[in-house]
Amino acid sequence: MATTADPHAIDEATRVAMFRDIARARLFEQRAYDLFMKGLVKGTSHLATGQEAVAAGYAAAMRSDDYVLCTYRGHVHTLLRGAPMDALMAELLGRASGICGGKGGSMHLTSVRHGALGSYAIVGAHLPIAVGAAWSAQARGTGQVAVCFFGDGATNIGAFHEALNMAAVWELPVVFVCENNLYMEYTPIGEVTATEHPAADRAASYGLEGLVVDGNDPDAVYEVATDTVGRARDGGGPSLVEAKTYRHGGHSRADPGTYRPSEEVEEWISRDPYVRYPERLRDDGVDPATLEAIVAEAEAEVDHATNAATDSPVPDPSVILTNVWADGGSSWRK
Ligand SMILES: Cc1ncc(C[n+]2csc(CCOP(=O)(O)OP(=O)(O)O)c2C)c(N)n1
Repeated sequence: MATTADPHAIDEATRVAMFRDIARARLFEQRAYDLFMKGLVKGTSHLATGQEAVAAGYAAAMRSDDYVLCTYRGHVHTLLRGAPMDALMAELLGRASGICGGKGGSMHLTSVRHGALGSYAIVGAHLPIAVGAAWSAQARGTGQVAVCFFGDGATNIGAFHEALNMAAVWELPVVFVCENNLYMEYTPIGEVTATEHPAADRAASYGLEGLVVDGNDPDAVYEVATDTVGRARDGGGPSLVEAKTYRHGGHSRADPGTYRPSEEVEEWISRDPYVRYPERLRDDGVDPATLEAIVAEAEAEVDHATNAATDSPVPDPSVILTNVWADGGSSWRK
Protein backbone atom coordinates (compact mmCIF):
# COMPACT_ATOMS: atom_id res chain seq x y z
CA MET A 1 0.00 0.00 0.00
CA ALA A 2 1.26 3.47 -0.78
CA THR A 3 2.26 5.31 2.35
CA THR A 4 3.79 8.71 2.66
CA ALA A 5 7.46 8.18 3.47
CA ASP A 6 7.79 11.72 4.70
CA PRO A 7 4.55 13.56 5.50
CA HIS A 8 6.65 16.62 6.28
CA ALA A 9 7.30 16.89 2.57
CA ILE A 10 3.68 18.11 2.32
CA ASP A 11 3.49 21.71 3.37
CA GLU A 12 1.70 22.48 6.62
CA ALA A 13 -0.94 24.71 5.02
CA THR A 14 -2.04 21.83 2.78
CA ARG A 15 -2.25 19.42 5.70
CA VAL A 16 -4.23 21.90 7.79
CA ALA A 17 -6.54 22.48 4.80
CA MET A 18 -7.12 18.73 4.57
CA PHE A 19 -8.08 18.62 8.23
CA ARG A 20 -10.47 21.54 7.67
CA ASP A 21 -12.09 19.63 4.82
CA ILE A 22 -12.41 16.48 6.93
CA ALA A 23 -13.93 18.45 9.83
CA ARG A 24 -16.44 20.28 7.60
CA ALA A 25 -17.41 17.01 5.94
CA ARG A 26 -17.77 15.09 9.19
CA LEU A 27 -19.83 17.77 10.95
CA PHE A 28 -22.02 18.36 7.89
CA GLU A 29 -22.87 14.67 7.68
CA GLN A 30 -23.44 14.35 11.42
CA ARG A 31 -25.99 17.14 11.16
CA ALA A 32 -27.54 15.55 8.09
CA TYR A 33 -27.97 12.38 10.15
CA ASP A 34 -29.68 14.31 12.98
CA LEU A 35 -31.98 16.02 10.50
CA PHE A 36 -32.75 12.71 8.84
CA MET A 37 -33.76 11.25 12.21
CA LYS A 38 -36.08 14.25 12.70
CA GLY A 39 -37.71 13.50 9.35
CA LEU A 40 -36.37 16.66 7.70
CA VAL A 41 -34.03 15.01 5.14
CA LYS A 42 -36.23 13.58 2.42
CA GLY A 43 -35.77 10.17 0.83
CA THR A 44 -32.79 8.23 2.10
CA SER A 45 -29.16 9.28 2.50
CA HIS A 46 -25.82 7.52 2.40
CA LEU A 47 -23.10 8.90 4.62
CA ALA A 48 -19.36 8.72 4.03
CA THR A 49 -18.51 9.00 7.73
CA GLY A 50 -15.02 7.47 8.09
CA GLN A 51 -14.17 7.80 4.38
CA GLU A 52 -13.54 11.57 4.30
CA ALA A 53 -9.75 11.40 3.92
CA VAL A 54 -10.11 10.16 0.34
CA ALA A 55 -12.16 13.19 -0.70
CA ALA A 56 -9.93 15.58 1.27
CA GLY A 57 -6.69 14.23 -0.25
CA TYR A 58 -8.02 14.59 -3.78
CA ALA A 59 -9.62 17.99 -3.13
CA ALA A 60 -6.23 19.31 -2.02
CA ALA A 61 -4.57 18.06 -5.20
CA MET A 62 -7.14 19.34 -7.70
CA ARG A 63 -7.47 22.59 -9.61
CA SER A 64 -10.64 24.63 -9.10
CA ASP A 65 -11.83 23.98 -12.67
CA ASP A 66 -11.33 20.20 -12.52
CA TYR A 67 -14.35 17.89 -12.51
CA VAL A 68 -15.65 15.51 -9.88
CA LEU A 69 -18.18 12.75 -10.48
CA CYS A 70 -19.38 10.63 -7.61
CA THR A 71 -21.98 8.22 -6.30
CA TYR A 72 -25.05 8.57 -4.09
CA ARG A 73 -22.48 8.63 -1.23
CA GLY A 74 -21.40 11.99 -2.57
CA HIS A 75 -22.15 14.70 0.00
CA VAL A 76 -18.49 15.08 0.90
CA HIS A 77 -17.12 15.14 -2.66
CA THR A 78 -19.60 17.83 -3.67
CA LEU A 79 -18.93 19.92 -0.56
CA LEU A 80 -15.18 19.74 -1.03
CA ARG A 81 -15.50 20.83 -4.66
CA GLY A 82 -16.53 24.18 -3.21
CA ALA A 83 -20.29 23.94 -3.43
CA PRO A 84 -21.75 26.15 -0.66
CA MET A 85 -22.77 24.25 2.46
CA ASP A 86 -26.00 26.29 2.82
CA ALA A 87 -27.20 25.16 -0.61
CA LEU A 88 -26.15 21.55 -0.02
CA MET A 89 -27.98 21.34 3.30
CA ALA A 90 -31.05 22.93 1.73
CA GLU A 91 -30.92 20.35 -1.05
CA LEU A 92 -30.89 17.51 1.48
CA LEU A 93 -34.02 19.02 3.02
CA GLY A 94 -35.69 19.43 -0.39
CA ARG A 95 -35.85 23.23 -0.12
CA ALA A 96 -36.06 25.81 -2.90
CA SER A 97 -32.64 27.28 -2.00
CA GLY A 98 -31.02 23.86 -2.51
CA ILE A 99 -28.20 23.45 -4.99
CA CYS A 100 -30.60 21.68 -7.38
CA GLY A 101 -33.61 23.76 -6.35
CA GLY A 102 -34.61 21.08 -3.84
CA LYS A 103 -35.48 18.60 -6.61
CA GLY A 104 -32.41 16.37 -6.46
CA GLY A 105 -31.97 15.55 -2.81
CA SER A 106 -29.19 13.68 -1.05
CA MET A 107 -28.51 11.22 -3.86
CA HIS A 108 -28.34 13.69 -6.75
CA LEU A 109 -26.15 16.56 -5.66
CA THR A 110 -24.86 18.43 -8.71
CA SER A 111 -23.22 21.81 -9.20
CA VAL A 112 -21.79 22.24 -12.68
CA ARG A 113 -20.54 25.69 -11.67
CA HIS A 114 -18.26 24.01 -9.12
CA GLY A 115 -17.20 21.19 -11.45
CA ALA A 116 -19.41 18.72 -9.56
CA LEU A 117 -20.88 16.89 -12.54
CA GLY A 118 -23.31 14.81 -10.55
CA SER A 119 -23.92 12.10 -8.00
CA TYR A 120 -25.15 8.86 -9.55
CA ALA A 121 -27.36 6.26 -7.89
CA ILE A 122 -26.99 3.67 -10.66
CA VAL A 123 -23.86 1.83 -9.58
CA GLY A 124 -21.03 2.42 -12.08
CA ALA A 125 -23.12 4.63 -14.40
CA HIS A 126 -20.91 7.66 -14.02
CA LEU A 127 -17.59 6.13 -15.03
CA PRO A 128 -18.35 6.50 -18.77
CA ILE A 129 -19.64 10.03 -18.07
CA ALA A 130 -16.28 10.86 -16.44
CA VAL A 131 -14.59 9.52 -19.58
CA GLY A 132 -16.77 11.88 -21.63
CA ALA A 133 -15.85 14.85 -19.45
CA ALA A 134 -12.16 13.97 -19.76
CA TRP A 135 -12.46 13.52 -23.53
CA SER A 136 -14.07 16.94 -23.75
CA ALA A 137 -11.25 18.50 -21.72
CA GLN A 138 -8.68 16.78 -23.93
CA ALA A 139 -10.42 17.99 -27.11
CA ARG A 140 -10.69 21.53 -25.80
CA GLY A 141 -7.09 21.48 -24.56
CA THR A 142 -8.06 22.99 -21.21
CA GLY A 143 -5.80 20.89 -19.00
CA GLN A 144 -8.78 19.96 -16.84
CA VAL A 145 -8.87 16.57 -15.13
CA ALA A 146 -11.96 14.50 -14.27
CA VAL A 147 -11.76 12.61 -10.98
CA CYS A 148 -14.32 9.85 -10.68
CA PHE A 149 -15.13 8.31 -7.28
CA PHE A 150 -16.99 5.01 -7.04
CA GLY A 151 -17.47 2.09 -4.66
CA ASP A 152 -15.95 -1.37 -4.82
CA GLY A 153 -19.30 -2.71 -6.03
CA ALA A 154 -18.90 -0.78 -9.28
CA THR A 155 -15.84 -2.83 -10.24
CA ASN A 156 -18.09 -5.73 -11.26
CA ILE A 157 -20.29 -3.56 -13.52
CA GLY A 158 -19.67 -3.61 -17.28
CA ALA A 159 -19.44 0.18 -17.46
CA PHE A 160 -16.34 0.09 -15.21
CA HIS A 161 -14.47 -2.04 -17.77
CA GLU A 162 -15.70 -0.10 -20.80
CA ALA A 163 -14.74 3.20 -19.20
CA LEU A 164 -11.28 2.01 -18.14
CA ASN A 165 -10.57 0.59 -21.57
CA MET A 166 -11.60 3.67 -23.52
CA ALA A 167 -9.81 6.04 -21.14
CA ALA A 168 -6.59 4.01 -21.42
CA VAL A 169 -6.71 3.70 -25.22
CA TRP A 170 -7.35 7.41 -25.70
CA GLU A 171 -5.01 8.44 -22.85
CA LEU A 172 -7.71 10.62 -21.34
CA PRO A 173 -7.16 12.93 -18.34
CA VAL A 174 -9.28 10.98 -15.88
CA VAL A 175 -8.48 9.50 -12.48
CA PHE A 176 -10.66 6.61 -11.34
CA VAL A 177 -10.75 6.39 -7.55
CA CYS A 178 -12.35 3.32 -6.01
CA GLU A 179 -13.37 3.94 -2.41
CA ASN A 180 -13.19 0.34 -1.26
CA ASN A 181 -15.14 0.27 2.01
CA LEU A 182 -15.26 -3.56 1.86
CA TYR A 183 -19.03 -3.78 1.36
CA MET A 184 -21.39 -3.40 -1.56
CA GLU A 185 -24.62 -2.66 0.25
CA TYR A 186 -24.81 -5.66 2.65
CA THR A 187 -22.44 -8.02 0.79
CA PRO A 188 -18.69 -8.18 1.51
CA ILE A 189 -16.93 -7.45 -1.79
CA GLY A 190 -14.68 -10.49 -1.19
CA GLU A 191 -17.70 -12.80 -1.52
CA VAL A 192 -18.33 -11.74 -5.10
CA THR A 193 -14.84 -10.89 -6.34
CA ALA A 194 -11.90 -13.29 -6.58
CA THR A 195 -9.12 -10.69 -6.50
CA GLU A 196 -7.75 -9.15 -3.33
CA HIS A 197 -8.00 -5.62 -4.70
CA PRO A 198 -11.20 -5.45 -6.78
CA ALA A 199 -10.15 -2.28 -8.61
CA ALA A 200 -6.34 -2.19 -8.58
CA ASP A 201 -5.88 -5.85 -9.52
CA ARG A 202 -7.81 -5.26 -12.74
CA ALA A 203 -5.68 -2.29 -13.84
CA ALA A 204 -3.15 -4.39 -15.77
CA SER A 205 -5.96 -5.51 -18.11
CA TYR A 206 -6.05 -1.95 -19.43
CA GLY A 207 -2.32 -1.34 -19.48
CA LEU A 208 -2.47 0.68 -16.27
CA GLU A 209 -0.65 0.36 -12.98
CA GLY A 210 -2.94 -0.60 -10.10
CA LEU A 211 -2.39 1.76 -7.20
CA VAL A 212 -3.53 0.91 -3.66
CA VAL A 213 -3.54 3.54 -0.94
CA ASP A 214 -4.57 3.76 2.72
CA GLY A 215 -7.79 5.73 2.30
CA ASN A 216 -7.83 6.71 5.98
CA ASP A 217 -4.50 8.52 5.70
CA PRO A 218 -4.92 12.01 4.19
CA ASP A 219 -1.17 12.39 3.59
CA ALA A 220 -0.95 9.11 1.69
CA VAL A 221 -4.03 9.96 -0.38
CA TYR A 222 -2.66 13.43 -1.14
CA GLU A 223 0.60 11.96 -2.39
CA VAL A 224 -1.19 9.55 -4.76
CA ALA A 225 -3.67 12.26 -5.75
CA THR A 226 -0.89 14.70 -6.65
CA ASP A 227 0.82 12.04 -8.79
CA THR A 228 -2.31 10.83 -10.59
CA VAL A 229 -3.95 14.22 -11.16
CA GLY A 230 -0.61 15.66 -12.27
CA ARG A 231 -0.01 12.80 -14.70
CA ALA A 232 -3.47 13.21 -16.21
CA ARG A 233 -2.98 16.97 -16.58
CA ASP A 234 0.40 16.51 -18.22
CA GLY A 235 -1.00 14.19 -20.89
CA GLY A 236 0.11 10.98 -19.16
CA GLY A 237 -3.37 9.45 -19.30
CA PRO A 238 -5.64 7.83 -16.76
CA SER A 239 -4.94 6.14 -13.43
CA LEU A 240 -6.84 3.62 -11.37
CA VAL A 241 -6.50 4.07 -7.62
CA GLU A 242 -7.99 1.87 -4.94
CA ALA A 243 -8.33 3.57 -1.57
CA LYS A 244 -8.91 1.17 1.31
CA THR A 245 -11.39 2.72 3.73
CA TYR A 246 -14.54 2.02 5.73
CA ARG A 247 -17.93 3.54 6.39
CA HIS A 248 -18.61 3.77 10.11
CA GLY A 249 -22.34 3.23 9.70
CA GLY A 250 -24.56 1.03 7.58
CA HIS A 251 -25.08 1.34 3.84
CA SER A 252 -27.85 3.95 4.19
CA ARG A 253 -29.81 5.48 7.02
CA ALA A 254 -32.19 2.53 6.85
CA ASP A 255 -29.36 0.07 7.62
CA PRO A 256 -27.87 -0.42 11.11
CA GLY A 257 -24.97 -2.37 9.55
CA THR A 258 -25.23 -5.27 12.02
CA TYR A 259 -23.93 -7.80 9.46
CA ARG A 260 -20.38 -6.52 10.09
CA PRO A 261 -18.22 -8.17 12.78
CA SER A 262 -17.89 -5.79 15.75
CA GLU A 263 -14.09 -6.29 15.90
CA GLU A 264 -13.87 -5.14 12.28
CA VAL A 265 -15.96 -2.03 12.98
CA GLU A 266 -13.91 -1.22 16.11
CA GLU A 267 -10.60 -1.69 14.30
CA TRP A 268 -11.60 0.74 11.54
CA ILE A 269 -13.12 3.26 13.93
CA SER A 270 -9.81 3.28 15.80
CA ARG A 271 -8.29 4.53 12.53
CA ASP A 272 -10.84 7.36 12.15
CA PRO A 273 -9.15 10.18 10.18
CA TYR A 274 -11.19 12.82 12.04
CA VAL A 275 -9.53 11.70 15.30
CA ARG A 276 -6.14 10.42 14.14
CA TYR A 277 -5.16 13.15 11.70
CA PRO A 278 -5.32 16.11 14.12
CA GLU A 279 -3.30 14.02 16.59
CA ARG A 280 -0.63 13.55 13.93
CA LEU A 281 -0.68 17.24 13.04
CA ARG A 282 -0.27 18.20 16.71
CA ASP A 283 2.65 15.77 17.01
CA ASP A 284 4.17 17.45 13.96
CA GLY A 285 3.98 20.86 15.59
CA VAL A 286 0.68 22.34 14.39
CA ASP A 287 -0.74 24.65 17.08
CA PRO A 288 -3.68 22.87 18.78
CA ALA A 289 -5.55 26.19 18.88
CA THR A 290 -5.50 26.26 15.06
CA LEU A 291 -7.17 22.85 14.94
CA GLU A 292 -9.72 23.76 17.60
CA ALA A 293 -10.62 26.92 15.70
CA ILE A 294 -11.17 24.88 12.54
CA VAL A 295 -13.68 22.66 14.34
CA ALA A 296 -15.45 25.66 15.88
CA GLU A 297 -15.71 27.36 12.47
CA ALA A 298 -17.06 24.19 10.90
CA GLU A 299 -19.66 23.86 13.66
CA ALA A 300 -20.77 27.45 13.08
CA GLU A 301 -20.93 26.85 9.32
CA VAL A 302 -23.12 23.76 9.85
CA ASP A 303 -25.42 25.70 12.21
CA HIS A 304 -25.75 28.46 9.67
CA ALA A 305 -26.50 26.00 6.88
CA THR A 306 -29.13 24.25 8.99
CA ASN A 307 -30.91 27.50 9.85
CA ALA A 308 -30.75 28.74 6.27
CA ALA A 309 -32.17 25.45 5.00
CA THR A 310 -35.04 25.25 7.48
CA ASP A 311 -35.92 28.89 6.73
CA SER A 312 -36.19 28.16 3.00
CA PRO A 313 -39.56 27.12 1.52
CA VAL A 314 -40.08 23.90 -0.41
CA PRO A 315 -40.07 24.41 -4.22
CA ASP A 316 -43.25 25.67 -5.82
CA PRO A 317 -45.02 22.89 -7.78
CA SER A 318 -44.86 25.11 -10.89
CA VAL A 319 -41.09 24.43 -11.22
CA ILE A 320 -41.43 20.67 -11.34
CA LEU A 321 -40.50 20.44 -15.05
CA THR A 322 -37.87 23.18 -15.13
CA ASN A 323 -34.15 22.39 -15.32
CA VAL A 324 -34.86 18.77 -16.13
CA TRP A 325 -32.94 19.06 -19.40
CA ALA A 326 -29.89 21.12 -20.29
CA ASP A 327 -32.01 23.72 -22.09
CA GLY A 328 -33.56 24.56 -18.77
CA GLY A 329 -37.03 23.44 -19.72
CA SER A 330 -39.19 20.68 -21.08
CA SER A 331 -40.85 22.50 -23.95
CA TRP A 332 -41.01 19.33 -26.05
CA ARG A 333 -43.65 18.01 -23.65
CA LYS A 334 -46.10 20.79 -24.47
C1 LIG B 1 -26.67 -0.97 -11.54
C2 LIG B 1 -27.14 -1.07 -10.12
N1 LIG B 1 -27.30 -2.30 -9.57
C3 LIG B 1 -27.72 -2.41 -8.28
C4 LIG B 1 -28.01 -1.30 -7.54
C5 LIG B 1 -28.46 -1.44 -6.09
N2 LIG B 1 -27.41 -0.99 -5.21
C6 LIG B 1 -27.46 0.22 -4.62
S1 LIG B 1 -26.11 0.51 -3.70
C7 LIG B 1 -25.42 -0.97 -4.07
C8 LIG B 1 -24.08 -1.37 -3.50
C9 LIG B 1 -22.97 -0.52 -4.03
O1 LIG B 1 -21.78 -0.76 -3.33
P1 LIG B 1 -20.46 0.02 -3.66
O2 LIG B 1 -20.38 0.29 -5.11
O3 LIG B 1 -19.35 -0.73 -3.05
O4 LIG B 1 -20.64 1.44 -2.99
P2 LIG B 1 -20.75 1.85 -1.47
O5 LIG B 1 -22.23 1.91 -1.17
O6 LIG B 1 -20.04 0.81 -0.68
O7 LIG B 1 -20.14 3.20 -1.35
C10 LIG B 1 -26.25 -1.69 -4.90
C11 LIG B 1 -25.95 -3.04 -5.41
C12 LIG B 1 -27.85 -0.04 -8.16
N3 LIG B 1 -28.11 1.10 -7.51
N4 LIG B 1 -27.40 0.05 -9.43
